[in-house]
Amino acid sequence: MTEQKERELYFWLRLIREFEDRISTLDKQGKIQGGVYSGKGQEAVVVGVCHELRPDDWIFPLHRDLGAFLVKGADPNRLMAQIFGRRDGFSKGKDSFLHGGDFSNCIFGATSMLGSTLPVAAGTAYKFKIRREDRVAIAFFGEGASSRGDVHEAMNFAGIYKLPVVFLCENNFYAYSTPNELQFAVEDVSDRAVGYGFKGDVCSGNDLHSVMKAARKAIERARAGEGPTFLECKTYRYHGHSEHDRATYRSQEELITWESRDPVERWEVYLQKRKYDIAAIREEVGGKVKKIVDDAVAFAEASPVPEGPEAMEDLYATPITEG
Ligand SMILES: Cc1ncc(C[n+]2csc(CCOP(=O)(O)OP(=O)(O)O)c2C)c(N)n1
Repeated sequence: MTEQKERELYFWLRLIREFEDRISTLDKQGKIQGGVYSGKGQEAVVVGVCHELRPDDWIFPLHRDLGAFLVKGADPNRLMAQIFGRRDGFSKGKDSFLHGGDFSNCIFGATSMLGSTLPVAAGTAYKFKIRREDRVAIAFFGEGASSRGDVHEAMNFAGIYKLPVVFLCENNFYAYSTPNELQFAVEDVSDRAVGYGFKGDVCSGNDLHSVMKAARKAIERARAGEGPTFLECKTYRYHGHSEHDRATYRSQEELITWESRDPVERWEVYLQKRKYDIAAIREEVGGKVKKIVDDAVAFAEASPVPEGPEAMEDLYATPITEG
């Protein structure tokens, strides 16, 4: 890996961490519209996967994946405006962060019914296959969502047609308060891949190298027409399910164990062992990401809330007319 790429990856990890932390603070100040589902602790998953993609590949992120938006190319200002529920956000102020997609960067919005974006991702991959386009769709989902029927349907369909889709499970050990042992009876949730006729793989979701290596394999397989992969990234969310959840269902010791495997600090150790001046890099990147997030907050605060009649806009697709 080139030094430039190593530094770029560090920038993304830090930018997402800064975004996540700032949003938690802004939420306490009552400035955020809708729920906040922090992905703090899971940054290496979205960086490792999205960094391996082309701009014309599609992603289908989860409620916890604002970092995927950033790495895939979404404008941080518009992303913050979306989170503030303002007119310059992707949904023009008509929705919270949750359902906003950024089609100009091939990012599909999340749905409230967990798992229901997987059939849409499979359908998108089906379109790529029919048109003989070498593009890939990435369907993010949690281990909790993996228990849903439409997840099974999407994987079954994708397996039959060998579609260019990666089913990317962020296994953070809890679906709200439900632990893995009450969620599935297999050892790794990706063991289920065999039932759909494609490969299952597991990686350490807090280790950027591990995610990138596994993601690259899965993406190359999809692009080469060799079909889907069920890639499970084991990771952990530091916060509760959402900011109002104090997560008393887990122990302090467990949380600290995972914090000691922090994906950002881990990458810093790697950079240090590569003999880069980590103190200087940390300071330089820290200043840069703080400015991006400060500017995004200022942009979002200056963006207007929509007027009532705007609620009637964008309700229907523009009809396609022949000729
Ligand atoms: C079909 C469905 N069931 C229940 C919920 C309520 N709910 C929202 S998030 C969540 C936990 C999801 O866990 P997981 O899929 O593992 O993702 P994570 O939040 O851990 O990232 C639940 C139960 C929902 N949104 N949709």
